Amino acid sequence: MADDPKPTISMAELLKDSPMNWGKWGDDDEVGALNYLDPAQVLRGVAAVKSGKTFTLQIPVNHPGGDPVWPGRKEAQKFNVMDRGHFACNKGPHFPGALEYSDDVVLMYLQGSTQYDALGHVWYGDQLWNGYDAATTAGSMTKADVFPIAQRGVVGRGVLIDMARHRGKDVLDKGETFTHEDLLAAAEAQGTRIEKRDILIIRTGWIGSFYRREKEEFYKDFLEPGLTYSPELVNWFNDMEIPNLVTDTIANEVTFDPVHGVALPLHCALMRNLGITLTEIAELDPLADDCAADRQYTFLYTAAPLKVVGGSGAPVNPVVIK
Ligand code: UVW
Repeated sequence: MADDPKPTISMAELLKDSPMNWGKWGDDDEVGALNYLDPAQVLRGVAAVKSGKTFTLQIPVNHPGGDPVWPGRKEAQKFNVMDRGHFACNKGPHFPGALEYSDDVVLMYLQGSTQYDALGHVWYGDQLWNGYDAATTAGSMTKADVFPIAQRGVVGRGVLIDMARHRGKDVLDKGETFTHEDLLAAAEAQGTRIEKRDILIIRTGWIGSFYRREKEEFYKDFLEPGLTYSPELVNWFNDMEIPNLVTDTIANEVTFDPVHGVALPLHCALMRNLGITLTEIAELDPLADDCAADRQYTFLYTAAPLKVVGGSGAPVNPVVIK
């Protein structure tokens, strides 16, 4: 990680006047702004389908070149526990008809691949999304875990904003920031309009670059590019009723707010306070190349994270249909 930038202010102070959607969908809500994705939004997504081309957005798990993870987390470890060798040595189970099989076990962080964060994944001031007590995370989350998001699924109109391409780069620089105004400018240049209740997908080129860079260089002074906090940006997300933010970075926003030095303030302003779901580590390069080629930046977006009871997040392989 980059040296601690010594924040000049606490998260609570920074966000003291930030808008809140707590209670908006009831005292028991655990899916937040996904409530915006009503049947009309699903049909709006379906109406964006033009050619039938499909794209999957999950990065590989257990890639031979490694898996990008937040510093401090470990990459997925896959163990083969049954293969042809077991049967060759007469150590495999015997099935009538002589069926043989392979089996694997994967040990991984739930945030260790393309993933949905549970709304209660991050917090400050001892309260999670919707005001739930942070003590409900003890042992296993009992409030605002990922299960209700997984149970519901996410379907709507997606819009891709290709910030890297807009800035004429393969990948944004470490710590390079952009605002909602930049998103609007990029959308205009693409000939796209971000509409109310769109699932917002932003490409920086960062995750794709992981597979081309030396790992040490990728993680050195860890500082991802991304959206940067401002009250105006938070209000824009709220006014646009954005249900879900998807990016090809590990944490969806610039790692440290460059003005105040606070780590990941948008996790709190957007997810904890507004209930906007965050999807991280998406593979967006093939989709972006196709959008640049056919100039179609909107599509049907569908995703269903794994149904991990009490999970702080869950891996997902979103599917986009153009
Ligand atoms: C952290 O948990 C710090 O971030 P993320 O949401 O990227 O997993």
